[in-house]
Amino acid sequence: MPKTVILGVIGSDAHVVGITILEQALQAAGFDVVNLGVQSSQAEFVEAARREDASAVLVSSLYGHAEQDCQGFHEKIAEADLDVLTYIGGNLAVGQDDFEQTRRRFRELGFDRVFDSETDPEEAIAALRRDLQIAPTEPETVPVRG
Ligand code: B12
Repeated sequence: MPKTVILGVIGSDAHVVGITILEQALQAAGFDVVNLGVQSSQAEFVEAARREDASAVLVSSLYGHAEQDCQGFHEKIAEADLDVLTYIGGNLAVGQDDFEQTRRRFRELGFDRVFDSETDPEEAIAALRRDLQIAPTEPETVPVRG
């Protein structure tokens, strides 16, 4: 059974290129992808994850306001009683001088994995396969940093 992942850009952010590339890579890797598109609200992510019985929610943010946009997100996921992996990636902080600090901050907010804007989609796919215990069709060669 293919696993379903929800993908979207949170908040007022309108950067669409990254999630379009991610969507194509995830589909090619065998995932069912529900792409919410840009400017998606927390409620839209949660509702889609519930409706689709999703295995993972992938949040993208490029414009530097991810931390504000993600406040309370994991509380909403818990209220909806969803057992779902959550990843976030992109340009998560303004400047992003010290990504390890940014990663810690978003882990504290509840995300299972946090990726920077240099992330190759194959790395996210390798992480999903590992976390969802999906055997790769070929030996996995991509290191996972998230
Ligand atoms: C094109 C662009 C725009 C276009 C967007 C067009 C569109 N509809 O997509 C326009 C001109 C509209 C725009 C507007 C703005 N932009 Co702009 N934009 C860019 C730019 C040049 C390229 C983005 C892009 O398409 N990259 C190509 C894709 C393939 O890469 P990506 O988006 O990074 O996605 C990859 C990874 O990040 C990762 N990834 C992304 N999300 C996720 C999620 C997960 C879970 C995972 C695993 C991985 C992952 O995988 C993707 C695929 O490889 C970047 C600078 C840059 N070089 O990145 C600035 C940039 C993102 N923009 C920026 C800013 C500030 C803005 C504005 C706020 C400017 C303004 N004051 O109006 C507005 C915001 C408007 C809005 N409401 O969103 C800043 C953000 C600063 C920050 N975060 O610190 C950047 C970094 C420019 C800069 N150096 O200052 N922008």
